[in-house]
Formats: sequence, structure tokens, C-alpha cells
Amino acid sequence: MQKTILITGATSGFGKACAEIFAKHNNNLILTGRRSGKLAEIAAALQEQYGINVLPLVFDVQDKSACFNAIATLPDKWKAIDILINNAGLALGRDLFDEASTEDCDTMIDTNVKGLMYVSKAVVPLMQLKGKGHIINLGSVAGKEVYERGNGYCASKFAVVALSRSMRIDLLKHKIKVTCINPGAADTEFSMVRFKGDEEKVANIYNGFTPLTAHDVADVIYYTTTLPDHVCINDLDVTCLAQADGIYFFKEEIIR
Ligand code: NDP
Ligand code: 8X3
Repeated sequence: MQKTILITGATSGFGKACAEIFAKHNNNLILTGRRSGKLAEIAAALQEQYGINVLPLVFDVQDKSACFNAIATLPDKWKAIDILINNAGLALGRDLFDEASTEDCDTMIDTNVKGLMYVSKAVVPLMQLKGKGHIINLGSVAGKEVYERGNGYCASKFAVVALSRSMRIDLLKHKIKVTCINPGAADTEFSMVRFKGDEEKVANIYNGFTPLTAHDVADVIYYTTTLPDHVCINDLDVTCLAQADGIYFFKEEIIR
């Protein structure tokens, strides 16, 4: 059955790969992000390749009224959202707590936690009207274990894991599933954003091991949405072979 999937942060990485796999399986997509050019390009390419409908929406998830307005003004035919993928997010910096930028920390909390909450709170009433739904939150292994210099980012992802658990309990009676996917190191634009375009720092991050790709994670996410109505994957850690969890990494030298 053709579904409507809303994916935040669909201009790169996991969000873009999710858009591709859900499009390939003939679903209609609402794709969001801040980079309007990239979003329009991705939307046009998926529509052409798979013959599905794509609605691109440009807004910053940190902006509460923009989030609620984007969902409130959806054309009627786009309101029946089956699956929400709360993927938009970022890390900024990898500094000791006493040296880390307070502004970076604000941005991570505002995006990863508050943005996820705003979009979910805007979409849940539409799922309640349908009598079912599925919300997928992108947590992280950084939301399960803290690591040195992870402070603000780890805090934001611990919050995503906690919020997912709490949403799952509260939304149970509405037949809304809540899945928290917790990836380990994945080679996307994530590190370039985290290190603010410092190519030298980013160059060695994935040396000595094979990281996850965006498609690895999107495949797992897609799988969690294909199960029978009564079956829920609630919380799932996904790492590459070199990584046991948020701390233990095996490569030529231990990096944490
Ligand atoms: P990317 O940087 O490749 O993609 C991030 C996406 O989020 C982009 O589409 C970006 O779009 C969007 N985004 C960021 N900030 C905002 C904002 N304020 N408003 C709207 N959209 C925003 O990273 P990943 O695909 O790797 O990351 C996706 C999610 O997965 C994040 O939540 C991240 O924390 C998490 N994660 C990543 C891991 C990794 O190692 N890569 C591992 C574990 C979790 P735009 O810039 O156009 O707004
Ligand atoms: C991103 C993975 O290990 O850089 O969430 O924190 S990690």
C-alpha cells in the first residue's frame, strides 16, 4: 500500500537515503531541510525516477512556529502522514566541556531535541485522526554511552533516546509506534558539519575501518516500517563491524 512519509533533514545523509528507499518502494514523500536548492533537486529526481509525488518543505526545525505552520498548512491530500522520520540533526564541535562553545550546545539541543519535539507534536494529531502511525527518531550510540568531548551532542542524543521511550508509552493508546534508531559512525556530511568544514580534521576520521553508509542505515529504518501492525522495533543500535558501542572502537589505534 502506498504511504505518505515525512522525512526531516532529507538534503543529505540518512534523510536523503531514506527518501531514496521509500521512493523506490512507491511511497509519496514530504521532504524537509533548510537548503532549498538541494531539496528541490532531490525531489525532482525522485519524482522523475520513481513516478511518486514529493512535497519539498523548506524550514529550520529550530523555529517552533515554522514547524507548526509547515504542518498546519499542508494541503489536505498530504495530511494523512503514515510515517514521520525525525532525522534532522547535527553535532557541532568536539571539545572539552569547559572549552566547548555554548552557542554550539544551544544549536544541538534546539535542533536535535526541541526540533524533533516540535515536528512530532505537529504531526501526532494527524496520526491520531488516522488511528495509527509510526515515528522514527534518529538517536545515536552517543545517546547510549558518553565519550570524551561529546558533552552537548551526547546530552542531546540521550534526550532523544529518553524522549523516544516516553513518547512510546504516551502514544501507545493511539496505535502510534515509536522507533529509536541509534547509529554509530556513518560517513555522511555529519563530520564535515561537526568540524565546521575543516577538511584536515575530517580526512582521517574514517581511516582504518569501514564505517556505515547512509544506505546501510536507511535500509534498517525501512525494514522497521515493513513489519505487521502488531510488531514493533522500539530501540535499535546499528554500528559498523569496528564499533561495539559509543565508546569501544577497534581500529589500528584506539581513538577513544
Ligand atoms: P548529515 O549532515 O548528512 O544530514 C543532516 C540533515 O539534517 C541534513 O539534511 C540537514 O539539512 C538537516 N538539518 C540539520 N540541521 C537542521 C535544521 N536546523 N533544520 C532542518 N534540517 C536540519 O548527517 P547525517 O545524515 O549523518 O545525520 C542525520 C541524523 O543522524 C542526525 O540526527 C545525526 O545526529 C544522526 N546520527 C548521525 C551519525 C553519523 O555518524 N553520521 C550517527 C548517529 C546518529 P539542511 O542543512 O539542508 O538543513
Ligand atoms: C554520531 C556518532 O560516534 O560521532 O552520532 O557520536 S558519534
